[in-house]
Amino acid sequence: MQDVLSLAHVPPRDGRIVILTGAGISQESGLETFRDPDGIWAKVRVEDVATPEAFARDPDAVHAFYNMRRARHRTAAVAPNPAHLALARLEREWPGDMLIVTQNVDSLHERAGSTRLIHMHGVHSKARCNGCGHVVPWDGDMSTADECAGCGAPGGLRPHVVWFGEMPLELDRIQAALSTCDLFISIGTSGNVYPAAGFVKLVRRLGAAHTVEINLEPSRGASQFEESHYGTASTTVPAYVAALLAAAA
Ligand code: BJW
Repeated sequence: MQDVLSLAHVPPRDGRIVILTGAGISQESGLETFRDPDGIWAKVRVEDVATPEAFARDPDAVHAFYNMRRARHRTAAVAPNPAHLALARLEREWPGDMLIVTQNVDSLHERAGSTRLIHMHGVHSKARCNGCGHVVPWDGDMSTADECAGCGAPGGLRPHVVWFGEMPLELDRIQAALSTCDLFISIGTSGNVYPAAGFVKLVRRLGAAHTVEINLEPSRGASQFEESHYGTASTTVPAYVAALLAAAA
């Protein structure tokens, strides 16, 4: 039985929804978050694996970190959970427009059936050449011995992810969607990393959207949201989506 959840606000039926997701939505799918006490940053240092300087200094160590995570991500144990499935349902059934902007590099949203999706921090499933910028699909391990399919240079392939100090992807498209949306929902993100952490402020400054946080606990920017629902994503997100669709029917 789905939990009953009461909504503080329902956008118009033809309204535009933008949903920001973070590591918390994939936690119950068997992927670690970053900043929880047992998260990734409790085990490795950001400076050693998630900056362009780390890759320049020790590409083997950075490849090993991403190879391990990419391999985990491919295992049968990692699958979309009810929160990913509920967002795919919302895309199918919401009469208006909807876009997911995810900070996650996993492919659980697309595996759940979502198609209107931007991966602002890149994806595990692609490699990029540091020399020519060519991007290719990538499934297995990556190493300094791999050659770029675009320019043929060896040693320059890197995970197609966004590290600290690098520009997130498709920011123009994201900003356009944020400035015209009627409802902004942030799910499973701690609100520590910019520019994503600033989207709620941007939405409130640029437009008239209602803002909602769905998370395990109040995020760093919790006070900026007009409505909040706290609990695990696998229960809270399906309940929220069911209530939204019922209210709009
Ligand atoms: C659950 C749950 C369950 C758990 N159900 N919920 C000083 C001030 C301001 C900014 C800066 C500054 N110094 C530097 C900056 C910029 C920097 C930044 O933000 N640094 C901060 C740390 C201070 N940002 C950047 O460098 C970015 N680029 C940039 O700014 O470019 C310049 C620019 C942009 C735009 C305009 C102008 C200029 C790039 C950031 C790249 C982040 N990269 C990573 C790694 C990606 C690849 C990989 O996966 O390895 O992205 S870091 C990591 O953090 C990853 C995530 O996408 C990102 C966000 O983490 P997220 O998703 O929020 O996870 P957690 O773990 O933090 O939170 C999980 C939440 O879920 C928690 O709240 C839990 O409670 C909850 N939860 N279980 C529901 N079951």
